[in-house]
Amino acid sequence: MPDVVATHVDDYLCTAYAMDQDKATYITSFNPSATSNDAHHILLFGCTEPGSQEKIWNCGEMSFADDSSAQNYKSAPTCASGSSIIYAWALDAEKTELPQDVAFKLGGSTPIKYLVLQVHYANLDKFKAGETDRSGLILTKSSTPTPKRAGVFLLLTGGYIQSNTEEVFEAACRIDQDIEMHPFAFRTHAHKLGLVNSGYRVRGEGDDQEWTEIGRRSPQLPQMFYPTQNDVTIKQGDYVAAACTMYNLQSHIVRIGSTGNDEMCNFYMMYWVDGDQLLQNDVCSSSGPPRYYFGHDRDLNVDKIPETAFRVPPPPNGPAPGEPLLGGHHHMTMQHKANPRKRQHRYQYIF
Ligand code: IYT
Ligand code: CU
Ligand code: CU
Repeated sequence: MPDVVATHVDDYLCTAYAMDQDKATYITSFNPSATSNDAHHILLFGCTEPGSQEKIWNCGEMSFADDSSAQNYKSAPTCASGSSIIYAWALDAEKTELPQDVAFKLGGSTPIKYLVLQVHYANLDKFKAGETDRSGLILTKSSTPTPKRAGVFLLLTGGYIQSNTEEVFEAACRIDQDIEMHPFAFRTHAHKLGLVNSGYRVRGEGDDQEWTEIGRRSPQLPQMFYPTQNDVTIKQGDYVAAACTMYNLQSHIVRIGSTGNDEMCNFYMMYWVDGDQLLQNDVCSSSGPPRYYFGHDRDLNVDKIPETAFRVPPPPNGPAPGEPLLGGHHHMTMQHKANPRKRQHRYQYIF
């Protein structure tokens, strides 16, 4: 960050960095230069156009809901067009290296013309002491292509959850492109109501269908990219599916939307391919509940979804035993009670 001053706890500030448009840049590692004393999280976006022409602007999901009067910087989205996440940091995480021979390709003829750094400020201590902030990321870059290319595939839903109910937000898409993807990291994102998000490769048909977990994590834990546990390869004809289990204890309906009081159901899959050809269609979206469930798709055999899909995993991907899941509400046990009900609900959709 170019010496910014945050004025509110939970400010999201952005700055853009123009990529070389004449030749491509290859990024192989991300070295954080930040501490959790100042920054709650950092996201690095690739944008075709940045959200603003300003050097620093107020960005992020919540910023539009705030009154902008007391802000140092103008409010704008992170990207004006063509956005993708390429790195996420939180909780004093160490340097991240991509797997051997894998790099993100940016600039040149790619759609990523700008990198935008987004920092979420957790407190104002250093600003009150008269200091400015320079939190950021140091990238390892090269102009030499690596043999493997990194990309990010995003699954998300719309929809809503009624008050005092459990709901599962689901999205699934068939991979139509001739491609072989190797997922190596995943990231889950939801707001306050998310209990667990999981992602799957779905291969085969009918009784022979297999759902293989790509990643599963509570979105209440730091939302970085974490390495996948098993080696899964995704090919043309496979489906990629994601499910987000939420519980709404509030007395009002909560919809998918962009503020902190809305919800989101996101599953990010970071993958590599041999060569240069990434997935063209890198977002999979569904209308979410109550309009869409996996059961609406004839190609998905919901009996094959692993039982664990809707369960909060043990540490490191879930909270430690006894730890509250959602800001002090102890309803972890509902998970187990509610799942059979949910699955029965599913059977309505089987033809
Ligand atoms: C409505 C929703 O789910 N928004 C998500 C996913 C999203 C990511 C990107 C939507 C768009 C994007 O270009 I990249 I359009 C969302 O805003 N997720 C937040 C981000 O601020 C990226 C997150 O932390 O995952
Ligand atoms: Cu944060
Ligand atoms: Cu969000």
